[in-house]
Amino acid sequence: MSELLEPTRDFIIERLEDLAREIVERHWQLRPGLEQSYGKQGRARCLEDARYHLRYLSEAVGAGEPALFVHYVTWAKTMLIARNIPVEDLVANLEAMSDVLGKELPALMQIPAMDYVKSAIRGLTLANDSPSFLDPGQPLAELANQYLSALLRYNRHSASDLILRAVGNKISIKEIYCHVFEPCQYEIGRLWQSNVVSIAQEHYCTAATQFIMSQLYPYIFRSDRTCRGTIVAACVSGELHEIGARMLCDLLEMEGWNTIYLGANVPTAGVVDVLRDNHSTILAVSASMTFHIPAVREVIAAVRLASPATRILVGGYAFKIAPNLWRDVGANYWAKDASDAISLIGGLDDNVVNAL
Ligand code: B12
Repeated sequence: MSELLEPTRDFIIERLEDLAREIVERHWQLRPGLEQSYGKQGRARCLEDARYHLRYLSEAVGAGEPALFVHYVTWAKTMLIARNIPVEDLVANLEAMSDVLGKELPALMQIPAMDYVKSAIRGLTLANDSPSFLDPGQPLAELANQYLSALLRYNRHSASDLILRAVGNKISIKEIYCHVFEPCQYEIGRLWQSNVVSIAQEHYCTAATQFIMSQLYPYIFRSDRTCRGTIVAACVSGELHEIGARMLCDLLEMEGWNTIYLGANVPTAGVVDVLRDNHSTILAVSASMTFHIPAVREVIAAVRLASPATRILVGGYAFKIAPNLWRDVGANYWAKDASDAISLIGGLDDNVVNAL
């Protein structure tokens, strides 16, 4: 069965547009009331959703990780319910998807694909509460709360004061990154998903946090450090979530590493060139969206070909959902957060580091 997973993924990706259109057709036939309730615009959105569903499904099947699709569908349920769209619409959509896959996929590919869809539909019957990421039991919980409320009031001056004062009171940058910025960003995502904050508010909070991180650079870049080696970090092609990789680089700088942070949406060829030009043999690859996993595979394959000695770490939201995914994409290591990544890199054997 497992040798069929990758061809099934490729088949779905190649036929994605036709499959998405057929799913919407079938879904709207099954529920004629949709035309009346949502009209033409609703149909266009439904098509967009069907494309997303198929992209997540294909990648979950390709990686042999049903959790990637189950997690996505559960996430979609929260999104829709918060926007007054009944969960039955999602179920009907997934049932239409299963029917279409049963009709269009070659016989041997039908079982894995349809099984993944069925597990996701079963998962929808389970209650899923998504608690706040600001856990009062965590270090700096009070500061994180104050910081987030300042941002949600569009008051980045006050948010910045809170952080600069904390640094003045000897709270470390690492603690601020891990216990304030990171959980606040996750919480903003949860509030957006639950339709409590708008996309514009999320953009404001994210931009403000990036600005406040920049204010901390005098503490991060120190001229007196001894350089332990050079690490290149990049978000794969298409990936726009770049704060995680940036945070990792900032904290590695504080540990004595020279980091070359390439930011969001970096083309594969660019990553290969930067590694070669800087004689770096450690690459940190970040991906948040499951549908960017093909780009992770691509960059890893290209780096393996160009410089086989490179050690490749991966991380980001997608890898947290399916903790075995890092092996499947061909990476050497995975870490769930910046703190674990620093310990891991610190423990890399000298042969790797000396090759730098
Ligand atoms: C800000 C944000 C955005 C911004 C990003 C801007 C920027 N400059 O980075 C913008 C607006 C661009 C965006 C867009 C989208 N987003 Co968004 N976004 C977020 C949000 C709220 C915060 C991300 C963040 O800053 N996290 C903070 C950092 C510190 O955390 P992190 O990335 O996990 O990184 C840590 C670890 O993972 C690890 N790590 C990260 N990289 C690496 C690499 C290595 C090598 C290692 C070892 C470790 C490591 O270390 C980091 C520090 O500890 C998240 C919520 C969330 N839960 O993450 C949603 C979220 C990720 N987005 C989401 C979605 C749906 C989208 C969009 C599809 C929305 C849309 N319809 O357009 C697009 C996709 C864009 C794309 N093509 O990539 C969903 C994903 C849901 C899912 N099921 O997949 C989330 C979870 C929101 C939600 N709760 O619904 N988003």
